[in-house]
Amino acid sequence: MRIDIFTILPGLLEAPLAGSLLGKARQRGVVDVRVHDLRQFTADVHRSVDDAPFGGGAGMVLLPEPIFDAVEATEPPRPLLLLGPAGRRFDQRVAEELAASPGFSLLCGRYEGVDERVRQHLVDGELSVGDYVLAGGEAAAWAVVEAVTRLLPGVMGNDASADDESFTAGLLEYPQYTRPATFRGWDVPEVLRSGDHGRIARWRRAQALARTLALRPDLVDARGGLTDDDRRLLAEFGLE
Ligand code: JCQ
Repeated sequence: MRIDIFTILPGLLEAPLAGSLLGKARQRGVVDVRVHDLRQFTADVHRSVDDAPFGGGAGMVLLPEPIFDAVEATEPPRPLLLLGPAGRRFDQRVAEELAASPGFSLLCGRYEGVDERVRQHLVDGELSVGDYVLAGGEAAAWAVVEAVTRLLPGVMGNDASADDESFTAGLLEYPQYTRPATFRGWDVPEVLRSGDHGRIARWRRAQALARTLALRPDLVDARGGLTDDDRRLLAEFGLE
């Protein structure tokens, strides 16, 4: 998979890349992540990447020329997606769609804005990581890159068990514990130390269901509500 990222702050993406398992996967040639510095595609002596808005007002707007030049010189994988609050909400489904593709590209916008001609004539779509405004799209780009690449075989240390994934897909995580078995008088649930793997699996699914019902009922609705099996499972552990 190839992912190209266009930004005026390449260090904000190179740093996490260097310090992550994704960076190692990149070195091994498992993923091809390329960060492009828009300033390298400026022609003027000041290396300008932005200018004041026509019509007046505060802030600076990203110039179209360096962005068009960078993208046209690179011919990055499409779709080219602009990161900004106006975009389609990025969620696990979008992450899975992108992970199933041969590649895509990200353009990091700035809160003051991006020249509208970039939106109209260069990018293929817009992605939002949430309803808040960042100073720039770089943190959002990192969220997208990390959520997508962790789904690729060979990127994370251990490939997340497909069984466990399908088992609790669309639910919040079940509670996890590690040593010690008693910490400050708080015990790890007995079931997890029972060695009964069938019961452990049912307990985990029941916990994931109960937690999702309590904290994110919208996610349960999105799965079509509780099944009879789900209700039996919750009842088995007194979680109705
Ligand atoms: C991304 N959720 C928020 C801010 C405008 C493209 O135009 C803009 C880009 C930004 C930076 O990205 C975000 C963001 N997902 O703020 C304003």
